[in-house]
Amino acid sequence: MSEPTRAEVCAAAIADAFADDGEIFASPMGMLPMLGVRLAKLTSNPDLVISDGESLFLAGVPPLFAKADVVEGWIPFRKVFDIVANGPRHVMMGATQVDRHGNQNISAIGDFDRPTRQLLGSRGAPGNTVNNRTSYWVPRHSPRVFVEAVDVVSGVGPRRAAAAGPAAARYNDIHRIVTDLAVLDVKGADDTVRLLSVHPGVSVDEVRAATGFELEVPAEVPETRSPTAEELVLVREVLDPRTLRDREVKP
Ligand code: F8G
Repeated sequence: MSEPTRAEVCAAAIADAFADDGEIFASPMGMLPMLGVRLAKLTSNPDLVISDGESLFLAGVPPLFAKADVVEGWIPFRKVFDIVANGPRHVMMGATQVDRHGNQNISAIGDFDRPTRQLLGSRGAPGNTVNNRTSYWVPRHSPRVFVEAVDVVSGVGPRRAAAAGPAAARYNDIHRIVTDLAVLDVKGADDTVRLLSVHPGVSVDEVRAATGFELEVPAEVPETRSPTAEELVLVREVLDPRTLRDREVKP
């Protein structure tokens, strides 16, 4: 079997982010998050509840973008809001910008009154980050994404949540930031972004250079684990036989 690609390492790192969640609703946004969540459900966390991203809870674990084979529930957007408010959910969103305190922006670039780029709007990010465990997926780790301060706060990091009071802080839980270079969290000193591991073939200096703020780096930085042979078979032959993953993270 050939060596794992960077995309496959990312898929396993995303699966690990969901490994300890138990029976909660996993909401992956984007291709690699969807692949990682399905990999977790087939390996470390079979209790994860997954959907087709539109309106159906899935009983099986279909390949990416395949039609659902076995359906076990009805989860239109209005019901997603009930789960968001109730809590048993882990969402992995994208991030156009992430700052040193783990705030995320998917809304707009530039001055809020006159943005240079209008993106998606904040969508579910504010509600997610004060109610549910939230992780981020960044397919191109760069100083343009990892900025000192985000232009608009869509997803709220722990410090801002605490400043907004106990109702916002109580369930704020920014769990992992998985990128094409590394795995990070927001449990550094003073609630800042901290490096947890670097992917095989990536140096700590490369991650530092690709991060536009001072990153907390522990004395020893482990390598992100490589996927097991079983995981590689699941990714390559079951979940993503068309190698769509390589479109998001170049091999
Ligand atoms: C930049 C940067 C940068 C890009 N700095 N410039 C430039 C400077 C770039 C381009 C231009 C465009 C619960 C819930 C919900 C729901 C539920 C409730 C959610 C009902 C569902 C619906 C809802 C949120 C889910 C995500 C987002 C996933 C991505 C995107 C993107 C941008 C947002 C990151 N750093 N970057 N530019 N959604 N999507 O040079 O300039 O900007 O760039 O949870 O919704 O409402 O609630 O992608 O933009 O998680 O991550 O990819 O729009 O394609 O093309 O990159 O080229 O035009 O000059 P994009 P992109 P130019 S949860």
